[in-house]
Amino acid sequence: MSKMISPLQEARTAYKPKLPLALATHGSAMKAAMGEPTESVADQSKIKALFPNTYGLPVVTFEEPVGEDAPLPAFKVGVILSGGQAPGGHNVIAGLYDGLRRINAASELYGFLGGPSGLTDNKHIRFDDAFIDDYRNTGGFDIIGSGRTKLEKEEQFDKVIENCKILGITALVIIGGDDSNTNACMLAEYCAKKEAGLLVVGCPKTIDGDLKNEWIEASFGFDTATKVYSELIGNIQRDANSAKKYWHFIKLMGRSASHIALECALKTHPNVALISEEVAEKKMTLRQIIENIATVVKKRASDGKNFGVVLVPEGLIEFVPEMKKLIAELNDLLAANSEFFDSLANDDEKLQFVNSKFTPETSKAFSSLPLGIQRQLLADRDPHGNVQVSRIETEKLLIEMVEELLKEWKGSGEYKGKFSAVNHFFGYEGRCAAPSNFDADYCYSLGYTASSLIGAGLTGYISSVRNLTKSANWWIAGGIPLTMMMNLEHRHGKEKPVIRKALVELKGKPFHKFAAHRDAWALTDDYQYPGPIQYFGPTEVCDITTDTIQIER
Ligand code: FBP
Repeated sequence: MSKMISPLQEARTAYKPKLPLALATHGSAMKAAMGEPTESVADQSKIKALFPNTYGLPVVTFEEPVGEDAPLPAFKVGVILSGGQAPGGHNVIAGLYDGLRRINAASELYGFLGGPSGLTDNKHIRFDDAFIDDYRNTGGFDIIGSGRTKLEKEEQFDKVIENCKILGITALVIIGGDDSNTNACMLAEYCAKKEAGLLVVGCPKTIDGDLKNEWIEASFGFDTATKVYSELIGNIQRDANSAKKYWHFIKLMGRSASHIALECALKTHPNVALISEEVAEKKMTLRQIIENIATVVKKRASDGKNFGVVLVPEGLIEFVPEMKKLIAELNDLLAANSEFFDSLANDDEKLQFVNSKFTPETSKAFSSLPLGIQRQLLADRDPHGNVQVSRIETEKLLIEMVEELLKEWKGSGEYKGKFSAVNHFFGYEGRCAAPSNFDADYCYSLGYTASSLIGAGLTGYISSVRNLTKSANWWIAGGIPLTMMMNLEHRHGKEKPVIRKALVELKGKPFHKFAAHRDAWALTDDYQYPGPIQYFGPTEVCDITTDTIQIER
């Protein structure tokens, strides 16, 4: 019995993603134009020493073929999805599959299951046409699943090489964020050093939008996820403006960088949007953040508006200096006393214990937090014993603290309004949405480009599709050497080569645009209602990119 799918999914199955002209017209092999040798973004000599076999590779651009291509042999290729879901992952795999088959119809694609651990444990499936067709233009990563196992140790690399040899696989595509592509870079170097006969190519994924630079204009999934969140924010704004009785505090996913919050703010014009990078830069205290929000609440109340919308980036807490210090102290304290801490009978004893150990400054910061949040900080820890910051309900924390302050102001007569708040967290609502046309096209092109990099025998590259504000015909497909994006950073007390994470640039144009308008948005109700993603209809509605990329480029 065939599986039931929704009418929209059925119609989307027939959608043919757009490709850059150079890819759409190629035969069996691509013409790869090689640029000049490259350097890493920083720490050049150290990165070069760490990656002697893959450092300095040229940027590659695929051009429209002239004349007939020479036939290429069939390839056996493996692919994994790594880290958090992002809309369009299935299309990367579909593009890779189609691209490999176009190179040679006998090529085979294997999907390793459950992320990087599927590679080391050799859990895989082999794709065929029917399998791929079921997933074209769909959201999610359920085609093969994903995982967060880090692929970074030599024993793991050896296992990967061994498992690929068993299957005859000579190239791997790793679809992931900055950490996964850092690991792809290390694996590519290791394979080159060992002459393992295994090419490694990365693909830029993450809804967080923080894997980008001059060459990688966007990570896939950001477009769709922010469109979904912006639709929901717009709907809530319309409700707030209709009922005129609630303040909505909306936390938006994005583990660290605030690109999602910024993009949604640009799309919807909320009354307040916090940007973590600005909080860190200005060394704002939690009290200052609360005062800023409460001031907007007060001003609107004096205009008779006891409603509004506040956007809160998920990573905020870690960017507030006193909270960052608190979390670091708490992590150290719990790591050093984990057994004793776990043996304590109840929350009160645990709170007493940590309070007795904190430095006076941290103790003050901790006790200023609502009790519920204090408990959360002690309860949610990851397998390494660290506080799970992303699980802290920052939106509730802000509501409680704003409420307290408004009570104070009411007492002193400086505030006369009503404050009734509702909290929301948007993350999972958008991470697996059916990809927008942009993400469907972009992802398919990224996968197709990855197949071309493999066809050209290249390793240590990330698939790159540029010129994204133009129509897909004019997108530029190619490969960027992974080493080019590396620098050294301190991680767990050691200097490590990693791909530089892109935080929101306070000097960048998207933040400037937001900063220029936010005071007006705070008081007027300039709410924008982007509405749901449109898959069919006029191109100016269906194919629009993010505000971020339009403003940046
Ligand atoms: P990636 O960086 O792996 O793409 O993950 C992004 C993300 O969606 C973050 O926005 C969020 O903080 C995190 O994953 C949540 O992951 P999980 O559901 O595994 O806790």
